[in-house]
Amino acid sequence: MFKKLSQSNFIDMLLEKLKFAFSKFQHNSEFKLYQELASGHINSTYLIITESKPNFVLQCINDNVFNDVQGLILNKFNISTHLKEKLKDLSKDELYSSVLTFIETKEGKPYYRAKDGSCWNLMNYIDDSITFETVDDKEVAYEAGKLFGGFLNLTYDYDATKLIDVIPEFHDMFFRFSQFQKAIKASSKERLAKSQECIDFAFELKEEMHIIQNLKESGKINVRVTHNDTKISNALFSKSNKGLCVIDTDTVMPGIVHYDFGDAIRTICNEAAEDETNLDLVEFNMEYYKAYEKGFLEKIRTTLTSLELQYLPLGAKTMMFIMGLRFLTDYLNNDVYYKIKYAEHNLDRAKNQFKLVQSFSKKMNQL
Ligand code: GN1
Ligand code: MG
Repeated sequence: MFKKLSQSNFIDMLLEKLKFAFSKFQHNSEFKLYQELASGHINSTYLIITESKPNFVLQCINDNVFNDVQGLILNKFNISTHLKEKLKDLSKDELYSSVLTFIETKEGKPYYRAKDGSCWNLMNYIDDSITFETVDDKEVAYEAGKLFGGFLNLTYDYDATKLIDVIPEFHDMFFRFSQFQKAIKASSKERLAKSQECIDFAFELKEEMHIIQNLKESGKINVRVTHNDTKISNALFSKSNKGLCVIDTDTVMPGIVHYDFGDAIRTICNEAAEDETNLDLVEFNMEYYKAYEKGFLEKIRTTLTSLELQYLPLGAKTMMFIMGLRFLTDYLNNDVYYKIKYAEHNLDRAKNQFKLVQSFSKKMNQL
């Protein structure tokens, strides 16, 4: 018989694991304590507080989702190196808080693979920074626009073909739709019944939601370096709400600007959190849209064609939709991809995103 692992056993084991993984990297710091940073849905991330600064962020990469961990981390290292070069005129402190700094292992490798197979990477923690899960200030939306637009602008001259496709077809609508249709076929009757309204909604929008994909396939939209996970919690701000640094560069790879524009809009302009279950609270905020767009375009207008510019609003809608579709697909698949906190978490997330699509369309039509 196996003894059930108690909560305190689990915490002790985690502490030992973190200390051990941390000791494998190049730093002269002593582990003091850790704190879980629980906002991600895929990796496990911990703030490592040391006896004396700097502090660090230690991350266990989910290699079920990310098949090529080495490639992923090299992408991140290379993009940080590029950004640091572009921003080399900043002061040392400014540079430190504007670009992620990754640390190599004592063996000079970009990540550490533990005996149990888990993969770890380490970066410096940026002090005195804050993040937002939702936004309630127009200035934050504007700052976020400048930050994500700035990231795209600074990486514009980086040859995207040098980056590996960390997750092939990540924002590809044909792929996401085919996954969705497979999930419908394999789903339990119960989950199918509970999802019916969302499923119908997804099919109603199917054609419109392929427009950007088709433009991309026909070469009318440029493929360039993109972040691909520009939700607002992936932007660091100073305590006075100035944009500091784009974080979570796990999904940096070749892509199109529309999805970076849209993923930020999806989270900044939602009056509620991504998993709010009271759908009356899920409303699209057009004022924040305008503020974000202003900041974003200040940074990258010159790198966009007029056709790319024209399709930014549809990019936003498509991103809300694709996220709803992915949450729904995962619910139909019995929650194999995203971390969930309760049985219908993914379905609630899907309903939330689809409600946001509706609210966005309504407000755009009114304009
Ligand atoms: C996942 O784990 P996190 O929060 O960085 C997902 C994103 C979604 C996001 C939804 C690799 O990102 O695509 O937008 O959840 N990342 C991956 O909150 O699938
Ligand atoms: Mg991410």
